[in-house]
Amino acid sequence: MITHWCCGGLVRVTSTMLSLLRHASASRCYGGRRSIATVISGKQTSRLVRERLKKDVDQMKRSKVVPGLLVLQVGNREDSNLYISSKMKAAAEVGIDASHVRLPNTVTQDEVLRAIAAVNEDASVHGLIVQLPLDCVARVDVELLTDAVSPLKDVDGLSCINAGKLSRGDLSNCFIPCTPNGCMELIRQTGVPVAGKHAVVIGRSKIVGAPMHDLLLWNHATVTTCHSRTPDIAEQVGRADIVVVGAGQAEMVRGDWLKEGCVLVDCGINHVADASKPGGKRVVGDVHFASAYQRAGFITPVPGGVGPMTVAMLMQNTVLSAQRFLANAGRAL
Ligand code: NAP
Ligand code: LUD
Repeated sequence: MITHWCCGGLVRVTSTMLSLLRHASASRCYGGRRSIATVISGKQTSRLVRERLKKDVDQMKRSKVVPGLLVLQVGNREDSNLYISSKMKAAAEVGIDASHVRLPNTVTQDEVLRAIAAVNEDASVHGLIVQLPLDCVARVDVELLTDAVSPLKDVDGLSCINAGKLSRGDLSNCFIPCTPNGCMELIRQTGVPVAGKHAVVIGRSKIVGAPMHDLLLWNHATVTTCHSRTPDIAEQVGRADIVVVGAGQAEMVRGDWLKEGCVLVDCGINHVADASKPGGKRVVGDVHFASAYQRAGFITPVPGGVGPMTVAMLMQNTVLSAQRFLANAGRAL
């Protein structure tokens, strides 16, 4: 879903309006420079995804299968609580049977592993995620935990099996991590084809940057991945038709880095001090929105961009997992 940023607000735009808007943007060019970007709303796109999934779930319920999701949390981080409550709300909306299990921060690694093993065995759960980062006193090997999740239920796509399949381009046979999957969905919304484009990803984490690289690559872009040791990030970004940023650095990417008209997707969630806000802080992305908006062709906002899509893609993976279980059960009969 595309929205236009205007007078400080997001305005819903239909596809016919979009072509008019593109024309309007072009007609406002000064000296060959576009004056404004089109804002891609994750809030609205995620709503469409949830509506589609609700229909799929209603269909599955006729076969007496209800998709089941379990979110395992260790400790009590405030940001995780917020993200998990969005996941629970989306699941209820779609018709997924979701549960949230919170283990105390005094838990040991073995206890978490046992909890994961029990969920792996529970046939009513089709998707299991361990919300990260963990908040616990004991030293815990996070990789060991994410790899303990059955690859068949790993709807976060963080296990080595799923990550390996994605890195080799076996996209239809794995779970794609939710944030990069959501970014691809937002890029699709622009109508800009990925194949043949030059894409730059900033960040190489297991949850955002590395799978984003793989996904763009296997959608046939030529991909450059930048990280904290890349000496010339602004130059790399300046060559990109598509830029995806997941660095965790508030407003790092500036408008003057960008190639005119590029697609810019901002995964960053950073809290910065703002005395004018009730909590004394506000959320910003990894992109300096005001300057990037003047130069990009398409841009995602923060909040309301990638975040809601992460939640929607978790719902999508859970429904996909339940569908795969149903198909396999049919084969076993
Ligand atoms: P992370 O694990 O800390 O990874 C950050 C990555 O960015 C690393 O690869 C790091 O490089 C690189 N980096 C850090 N500073 C950099 C700099 N100055 N220049 C270039 N690269 C730099 O973080 P993450 O989990 O990927 O998350 C990244 C951001 O996305 C955070 O703001 C997070 O809150 C947000 N996030 C949002 C969603 C969502 O749904 N919207 C989901 C997940 C994460 P090295 O590898 O060299 O250290
Ligand atoms: N761990 C995630 N840790 C953190 N933002 C999320 C997220 C919703 N295992 C595992 O859910 O996929 C994960 N799997 N993550 N994240 C971040 C990451 C995880 C981030 C943002 C949002 C989930 C979200 O809904 C809203 C928005 O951007 O509009 C609100 C943002 C705000 O803080 O106001």
